[in-house]
Amino acid sequence: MRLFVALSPPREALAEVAGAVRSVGDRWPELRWIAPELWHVTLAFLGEVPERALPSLTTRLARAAGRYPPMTLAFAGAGAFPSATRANVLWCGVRGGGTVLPKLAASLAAGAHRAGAREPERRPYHPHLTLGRARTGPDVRELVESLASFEGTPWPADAVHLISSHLGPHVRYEPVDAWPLTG
Ligand code: 2AM
Repeated sequence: MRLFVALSPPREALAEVAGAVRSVGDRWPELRWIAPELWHVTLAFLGEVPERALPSLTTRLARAAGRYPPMTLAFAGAGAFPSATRANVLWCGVRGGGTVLPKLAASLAAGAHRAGAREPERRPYHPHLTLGRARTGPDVRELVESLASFEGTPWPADAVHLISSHLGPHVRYEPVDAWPLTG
């Protein structure tokens, strides 16, 4: 199973981002926009995990989630990976949560690794909402600039979701499990 752990922001918060994206127009033909129904904030990408690892994985993820408190987050601004002059990923920023968010992300990845998932990422965790992707690395500075002033309504992040990703012509995400943040 191809798995990842994510926050699933409320529909209203995502609708605000979608509105901001619509307002900047459609002048970036190289960008493939992701449908808002698929938007999520990845906490840990686990990659291929054998189904037999699922019981241990879910126990460890539940334990990690239980150690951290709920947070109030807000979408704000935009940016691109690896850079706005050569963008492969266009994203909306996530504010709030202080140090809890990176610690939670690290705990989930470490727990999943102990259950047999891939090694945790070495690069620092950068919370984001991926809006679009581009293979050709277009310059999206103007687009990032247009979204810079966007500030969404704060929303409660009170649970983490384990999601299975089915690749193909149409990517499909299937919820597997979810645990509340109760620390
Ligand atoms: P994203 O967080 O930038 O959107 C499922 O593929 C999710 O896991 C996507 O949201 C994706 O990117 C995230 N992800 C993180 N690292 C990944 C990787 N190495 N391969 C695929 N997806 C990854």
